[in-house]
Amino acid sequence: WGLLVLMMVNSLGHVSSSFNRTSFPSDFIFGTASSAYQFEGAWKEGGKGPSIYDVFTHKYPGKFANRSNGDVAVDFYHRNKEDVQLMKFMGMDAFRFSISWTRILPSGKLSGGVNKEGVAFYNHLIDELISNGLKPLVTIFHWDLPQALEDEYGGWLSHRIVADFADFAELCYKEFGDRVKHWITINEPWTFALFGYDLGTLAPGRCSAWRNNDCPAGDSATEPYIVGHHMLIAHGAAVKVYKEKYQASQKGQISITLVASWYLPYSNSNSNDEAAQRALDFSYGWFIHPLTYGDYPQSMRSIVGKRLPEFTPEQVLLVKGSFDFIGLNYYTGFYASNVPSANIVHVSYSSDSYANLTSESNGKLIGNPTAVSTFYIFPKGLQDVLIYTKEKYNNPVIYITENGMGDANNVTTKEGVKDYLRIYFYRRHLGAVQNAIKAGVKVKGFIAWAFLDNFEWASGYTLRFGLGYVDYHDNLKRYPKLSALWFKKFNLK
Ligand code: PSG
Repeated sequence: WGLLVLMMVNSLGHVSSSFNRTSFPSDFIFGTASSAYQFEGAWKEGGKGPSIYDVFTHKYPGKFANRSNGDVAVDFYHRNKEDVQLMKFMGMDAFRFSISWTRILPSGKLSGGVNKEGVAFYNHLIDELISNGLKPLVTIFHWDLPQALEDEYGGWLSHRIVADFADFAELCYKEFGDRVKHWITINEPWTFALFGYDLGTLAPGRCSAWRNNDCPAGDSATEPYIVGHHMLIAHGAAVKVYKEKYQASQKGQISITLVASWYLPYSNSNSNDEAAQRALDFSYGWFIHPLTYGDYPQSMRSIVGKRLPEFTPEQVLLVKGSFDFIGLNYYTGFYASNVPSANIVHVSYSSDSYANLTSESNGKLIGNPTAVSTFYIFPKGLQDVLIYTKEKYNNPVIYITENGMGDANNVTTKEGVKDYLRIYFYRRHLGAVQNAIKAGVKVKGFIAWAFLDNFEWASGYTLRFGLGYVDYHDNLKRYPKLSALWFKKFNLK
């Protein structure tokens, strides 16, 4: 990338001397993120077994932009060695990646055998990161469930997932925990449950028949809650194993990553204030409330009633307090307005919050639009959700495990690397984090989504979230975007 970098540095907006990494605590971690299915490719190489994403993308190509999939993705499986050099070039301290479950356990279970080649792949990656001064932040599950477990017992719909997930997590601690000091059990249970079991647009693609969304089966009113429940319990079980058998010797920290948006009332009224609070309770609160207090938010209990599973006393013990820090993903804000119950035609998780979400109120957008139709640039929401977490959820240690924006994939490489809006985005969101720290929120790290452009789920390769540009027309060649150079300057020590 030599020549192009030189050309870009000349046009680079400058990092002011008063705002750079020294504006943050000295032990604060900056990094970029990825996930296995979105980055690795090599979907059936090296002894890897099939995941629900391999099966779902091939069976329902029409649910993905341009019928694309992650078979090759950005080929991180083969290019990670050079990619680590690009992370280093950006001046980062950390890299967040996820373990493909079926790369190390092809059948999903210990009894089906451990794939040594898969373990070796992650060992090499971790060693390469560490020897280049980068800390590995490892997500154990970023949605690519073994297809074998989906077939055998319905995956996350069955309580049997808890034991298999804990076994998989323990294998990760055993193989990688001598070097991995930051674990994230599960990425965004909210997103997995909503898209996979209510809307049916992402794997495993279940939803109620009335959605007419080409789902073979499902129930949008009950299954998202069952899946969310099992994710919380499986997370708790995996944390218990870590705390009882590994933490004392390996000395790492463990957590879960939750996504939060911030919700403003659509207009000044009690009913819209309440709708905004319900929207937050039904997304972020759905998970952070039980993790902190041992049960779902009262608003969910009263509305969802019998469809919302109960925690047994043993499960409360597993879930409550089961984290050393909270991983927080933040992308956008919404206006919320109250939906009268008479307007609900079909019951589903999505309608249970009786909140209608929009990006505009009385002609005013919540922030600058981006190429993602539902994501507007709203940095104040990050500050507000951080302060809300401190106040309502006992001031936990927080790592921002994702924050970023997508550009459209409709320009040349030369134009695509000039991501001025992304620089503005990060400058403003880092300012919001700084304000939250000043207000006493214990934020310890900031991980940008994403390291490179990659497979953006249903949007395929049409959205580019990377600090690094991937040329899909020239052998997946990588280039640092201006935002990567901005971070490089920001990170200079
Ligand atoms: C994140 C935020 C929302 C919906 C979905 C996500 N939201 O605010 O409504 S998915 C999340 C995910 C990662 C994606 C990334 C960008 O963890 O894999 O690529 O965000 O969409």
